Amino acid sequence: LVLDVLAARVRAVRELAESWASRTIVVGTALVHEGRLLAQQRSYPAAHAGRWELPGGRVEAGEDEADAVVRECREELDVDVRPTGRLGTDVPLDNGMLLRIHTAELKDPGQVPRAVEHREVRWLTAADLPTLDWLETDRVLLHDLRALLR
Ligand code: 9L3
Ligand code: MG
Repeated sequence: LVLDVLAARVRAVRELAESWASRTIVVGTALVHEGRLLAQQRSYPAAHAGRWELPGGRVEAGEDEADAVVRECREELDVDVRPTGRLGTDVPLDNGMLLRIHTAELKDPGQVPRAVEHREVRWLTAADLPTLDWLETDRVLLHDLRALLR
């Protein structure tokens, strides 16, 4: 009986660990250029429209996180970026996914990001950071983003 209980516990812990490890990752990109951070204003869905976020989206099958950062920045900003590392801790999303931030720089500093599917993109100084209406999930990261710009 004791062994059955123990085995059940071990199973439960393993299932929990696996469910966490298999959570879909949404990458966010902290793109910094000349001491400023790029933020973009969402246009959809209605619940998110007007709120600000870091560029990014879901990691797709066959991609690693850096691939997804590069692809999402191409799709959303029409620029080529070079991922340079990770920032902050994972943020749980309402839909069960995890938001994970990667830092990045412009491959070609002459390229100018534009809002492809968003309302607006803006380069922010550290002082600008707290003034935007961020998605709650991204607001969690402001402390780390400020440190990045110092
Ligand atoms: N999300 C939150 N903060 C971000 C990003 C890129 C994404 N910086 C959330 C919004 C959506 C989900 O992740 O619920 C998927 O993102 P997207 O594919 O709509 O960009
Ligand atoms: Mg996106």
